[in-house]
Amino acid sequence: MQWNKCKSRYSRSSILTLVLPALILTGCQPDLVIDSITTDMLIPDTSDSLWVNDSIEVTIVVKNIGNANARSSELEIEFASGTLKLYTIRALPSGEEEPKVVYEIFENAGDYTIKAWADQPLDVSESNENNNDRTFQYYVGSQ
Ligand SMILES: [Ca+2]
Repeated sequence: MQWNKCKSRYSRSSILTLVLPALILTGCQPDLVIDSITTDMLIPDTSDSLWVNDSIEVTIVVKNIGNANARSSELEIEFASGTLKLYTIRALPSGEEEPKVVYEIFENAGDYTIKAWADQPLDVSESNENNNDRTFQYYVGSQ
C-alpha cells in the first residue's frame, strides 16, 4: 500500500500513532498560487509588441500545489487601469489548476502592470499564504 498521509486507509490506532504526529509536523493543506500569467502577444515585454488600442487576451492560471484539496475560492485581478475584479475559481483538488481568461485594451502609451491574487481575501486555509500573488508587466508603444 502506498503511504499517503493525507488519504490514509490505516486503522484508527495506526492513524493516532503514526499519522497524527506527521500531520502535526507537516499538515495536509491546500496551497493556492498564481501558476502563470500569459498573453496572446508573442513578446509582451518588448517595446514593439503592443500598441495603443490593441486588445490582448490574458490567461491567469490558479493552481493548487498543496497536498490537500482546496474549496472554491476567489481570484482577484488588478487590471492595468487599476480596476479590481473578483472571479470565482472552482474547488481544486491537489495538483489541479483553472485558467481564467480576461482582456485588456490600452488607451495610452506607457508601462502597465496586471496583478493577480489567488484566494483573495484569504478564505482558504493554506500551507503557504505568502505565495498567492504574481505580477505581469506590459509596455505599450504610442505608434
Ligand atoms: Ca498559497
